[in-house]
Amino acid sequence: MPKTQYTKTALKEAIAGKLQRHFACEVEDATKDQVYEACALVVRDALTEHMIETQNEVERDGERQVHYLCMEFLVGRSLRNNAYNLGMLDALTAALKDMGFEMADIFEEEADPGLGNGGLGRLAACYMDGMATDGVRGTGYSIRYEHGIFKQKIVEGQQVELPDSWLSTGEVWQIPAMDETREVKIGGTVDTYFDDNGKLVVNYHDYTPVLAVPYDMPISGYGTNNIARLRLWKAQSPIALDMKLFSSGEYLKALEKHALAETISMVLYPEDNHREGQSLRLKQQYFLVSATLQDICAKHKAKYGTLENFAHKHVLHINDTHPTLVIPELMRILMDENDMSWEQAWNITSQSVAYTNHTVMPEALECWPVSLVQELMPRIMQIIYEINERFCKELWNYFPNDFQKISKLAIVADDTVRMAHLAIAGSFSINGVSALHSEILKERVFTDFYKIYSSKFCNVTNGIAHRRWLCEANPELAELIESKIGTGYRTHPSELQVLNNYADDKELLDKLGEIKRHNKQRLADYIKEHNGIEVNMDSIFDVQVKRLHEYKRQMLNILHIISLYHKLKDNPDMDFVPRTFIFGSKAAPGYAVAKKTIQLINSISKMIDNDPAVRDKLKVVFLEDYKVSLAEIIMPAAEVSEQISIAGKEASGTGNMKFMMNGALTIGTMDGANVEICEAVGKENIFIFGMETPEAEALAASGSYEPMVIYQNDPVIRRVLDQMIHGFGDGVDYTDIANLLLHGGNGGPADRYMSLKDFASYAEAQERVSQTYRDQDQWNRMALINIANSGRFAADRSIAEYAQNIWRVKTNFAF
Ligand code: 26V
Repeated sequence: MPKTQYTKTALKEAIAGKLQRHFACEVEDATKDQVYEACALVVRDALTEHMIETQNEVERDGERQVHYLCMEFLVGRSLRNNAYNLGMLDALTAALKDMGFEMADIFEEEADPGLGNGGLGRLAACYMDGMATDGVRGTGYSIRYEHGIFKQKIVEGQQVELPDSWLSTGEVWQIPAMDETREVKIGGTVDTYFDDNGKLVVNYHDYTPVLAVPYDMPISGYGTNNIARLRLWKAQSPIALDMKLFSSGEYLKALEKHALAETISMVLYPEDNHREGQSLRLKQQYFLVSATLQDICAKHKAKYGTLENFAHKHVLHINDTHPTLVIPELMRILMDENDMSWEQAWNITSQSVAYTNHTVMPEALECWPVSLVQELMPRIMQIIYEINERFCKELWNYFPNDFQKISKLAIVADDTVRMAHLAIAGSFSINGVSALHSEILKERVFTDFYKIYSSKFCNVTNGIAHRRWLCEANPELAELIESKIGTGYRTHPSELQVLNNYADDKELLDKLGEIKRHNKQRLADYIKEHNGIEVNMDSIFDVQVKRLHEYKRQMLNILHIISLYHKLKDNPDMDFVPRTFIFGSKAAPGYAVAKKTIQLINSISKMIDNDPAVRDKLKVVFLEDYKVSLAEIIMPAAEVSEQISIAGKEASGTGNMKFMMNGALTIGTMDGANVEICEAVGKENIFIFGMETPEAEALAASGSYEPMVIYQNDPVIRRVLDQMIHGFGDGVDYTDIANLLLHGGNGGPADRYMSLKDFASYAEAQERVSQTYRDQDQWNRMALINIANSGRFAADRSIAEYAQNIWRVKTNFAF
């Protein structure tokens, strides 16, 4: 447990002190943003102290460390989370109250750091929390993007992207470590030759130097002083804008170079599950990798004087293929800078790197043109060629004379570098993020690699930071749980299982329903304020929040909503369980279909809200700017969780876990972690529908799927699509979307993700949802069972599995 106890009086004094010293103001005159900053500084003092202690311990005992490299960390707000973890939340709330402030108002001052797109980035953040709590010596590495994911505004139903500047309130959590600045070299040329002793000499010149300046965010764990450090690299130009250059006519050139270097950490790429091969993105990846490795190697050498024992002391975990260049970069450092042979360097590298795959979407699998890698990092390209050559020789032993197979599996082919192949060749472990996904990797995506390297493949099902998503986001529910099973589940999430004993406790179930209602009210207030829509508190809050992508099938949800609208229009007095469909989603700025889908949701929302015949029973709400802090309001209020991707495409999903933990019931396909959620709660406590993976894959492969036939034979679907062609009364034309479903487009087949195929089964499952909701006792009982069996989806468990099975480092977590 943390050593320090924080009392209200001590905190008041500390906050007042910070206000005085930093803003020269008294408590009475302080603004909310000043108070936020003062609170953050107080909390930060405690964290930095613990961070130094943790670092000293790591230094002293020399145990194996985990370095988690990821282009994204969607950390969410820090103040409440840190106060909770340090056990000072109650004292801080009371201290602020005494000073005339509401804690919630102060939290609202903090901008949400949007250093990620979606699942991948949020997972990385949950894992930092897990590592800190489980006592794993972990450091996360990423880029300190000046602008995170764009802010989304909805203007006349359409998404508009605005720049996000989070640093003004986020900087307080970052401690710069200027003395550990590294230099990354980009571009230029290499000369190699063998010297008199036959040793390869590498000369690298005319490159552009870019400084990588580290900013450290201490990430607290619960009930421990162990701190996981998140090191964010900022790109800075080493070129001082000196006047000498000006006089020699070089000033503008220097200025340009200066600006170019600094653009590297300027903005996060907003694509998700889609690659766009811009050179700036590749520079970002190499910048992260090179700065990180130089950092780790320099410290290692300072301690041990050699890198020979590197693999014993470090694991480099790459989150998706984005940081795969760690493999050739470590090779470069070991060979060019430390005189190691290829074989020795390869042994060390391939025993240090572990790779997690996060998507099977072909358009997200990274490939880079050889010419670009060559231009931006010429020495790295040489090394990749050599890795490829040796790798192909190895493949030859397994597939002799099978040239086709070898070129299919090669790292470099068709003038492109295939990052996943490089990652597989150079790492000792490859894992998927749910049981189903890991099977798909073995059997479909990396089939031949699996034949050769079966022992490298494994699974670690994702998990979420249950303290953030349950204890902090839903304090009333946490209190109820704690009144029955105590607080042990905070560090032993499997103890939530004890709640299964209360499945027939009417009093508890009623209380659960009451708490849900309070949380629904909070969201209803938010909706009223932001959308001007009054929602029916007795309606089912049915939520789909996640990135907008065709494979996630927001479209299936929409088609069903239109069909419900028709049903109600035909029979306005029917006995209908009221529903509020809530969406939250960002679309990649260049993804036209996704943006049009957002517009479609808004058109339908407006049409329904203007129609007195249906609007009390049916509502559609699109919440703009979905982000972590909004999710913290949505999850506790949700009753139905939409997890309706086409089977085989969603690697895991983690929103599904957050909903379940807050007592929402899932309507979902047998995809990603839904399969394990179903197993955990039992088929009777989840609404499963649709094709399973083998069926969906076979149908897609057969080429015989004809949505037009469904359209012709199913009057409900026909009417829905006809309405789409006809429009929703606001003059916006959706024929393009209808055409995409019926005829295909953009080079793709009709209804690529088979929403029409699964429609009937989905509608039937939705009907079961409505009927079940009529019996509130039954509903609450199912909700309780979901909560009780959500412990296995805690990040603490995932981290313990990584630690035990992949990283081979010790953890405090008891399974
Ligand atoms: C790809 C790219 C391509 C280049 C531009 C930027 C960018 C950013 C992200 C990605 C890949 C995204 C992959 C991803 O987020 N996968 C999600 O990972 C979650 C955590 O494992 C998982 O729960 C989701 O199912 C999966 O879609």
